[in-house]
Amino acid sequence: MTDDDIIIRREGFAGRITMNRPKALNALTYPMVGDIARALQDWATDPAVELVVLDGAGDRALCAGGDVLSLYESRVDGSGFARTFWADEYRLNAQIARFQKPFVALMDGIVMGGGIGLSGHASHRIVTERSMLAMPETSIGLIPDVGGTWLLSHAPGEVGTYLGLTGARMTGADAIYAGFADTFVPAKRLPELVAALREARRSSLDHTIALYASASPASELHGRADEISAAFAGSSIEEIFEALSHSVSPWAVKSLAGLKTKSPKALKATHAVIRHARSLPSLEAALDVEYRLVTRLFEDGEFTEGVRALLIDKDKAPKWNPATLAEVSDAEVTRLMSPRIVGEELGLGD
Ligand code: QUE
Repeated sequence: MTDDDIIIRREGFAGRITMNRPKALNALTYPMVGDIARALQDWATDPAVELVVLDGAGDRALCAGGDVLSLYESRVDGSGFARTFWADEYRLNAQIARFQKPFVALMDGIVMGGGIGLSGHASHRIVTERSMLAMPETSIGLIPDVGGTWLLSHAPGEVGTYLGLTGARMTGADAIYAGFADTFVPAKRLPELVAALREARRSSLDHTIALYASASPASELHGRADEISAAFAGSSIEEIFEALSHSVSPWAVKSLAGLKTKSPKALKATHAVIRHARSLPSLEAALDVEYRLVTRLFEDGEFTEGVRALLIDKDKAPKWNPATLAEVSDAEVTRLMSPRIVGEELGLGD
């Protein structure tokens, strides 16, 4: 199936999915979610398909995120569309994680938010020197979703807490270190790799990928991991702010300045949910908790205010509600994370 926004076809033994909205950095729209889900369902039982390859049109992005503009525009109609979008997107994230054939994600260029959801749970995750990964949701009044809390909670030390709160960018090497990717392949070798994947069988896939792989460059994130983990070990956002404020390192100064621009409510929720995800049994259980949080942050108006300020009006001056950390109580964080009424739960982990 092909429409303009996504190209889905079989080439050789490979089921191929190409995100095709290059002017929008291949942001994931709601129809694309359904297209990918149906293709995977078909390919799961199609004996002609050995493996799946996901990539993005153009050389700038695999996928810069979910189509948050459509979510923003839906605000006047209530939360129905937003809930449906997120529910089906998270079901797709779990479907990719559980897919029974190899799923090769080419994480070349920008991979943020919803793009991480399509690639970060894949069986074979390839990055390049052009890869730029991030979970930037606290900038738009959300928590890291699409299974991001699961990935972040399993990163080394407090590196995931740092990445999720600040939305800091990862290089390809950083992504391998943090557990968001597996293999480094130079971008110029991707066309040859894709050609080889068309002819690859499941049994020879790892060998095929290794033919095109290079040693990963050094990870700056890895080099800073001890400093990061010390600063982000705090049991509250206030403690983390305090720790960063006592450091004069340029990294700490920049991190603190960035955190001060984020939604206080999203920061406290993100801190709680990443810590909580460490004790969860599965990606699916993490997606269930993320769903409670994002739908409530949508209903509270925090998400729409963030999108307005960053992506619609571009004044970069969101009026967060509440405006200060002190006004976000522990009880409020508990409310945001607590189960919804029956029928409003995602229920993937049940
Ligand atoms: C934080 C985010 C997102 C963002 C910017 C942020 C996000 C997202 C997009 C995005 C990018 C390109 C598009 C688009 C949306 O930007 O999640 O429609 O074409 O999807 O600071 O979380």
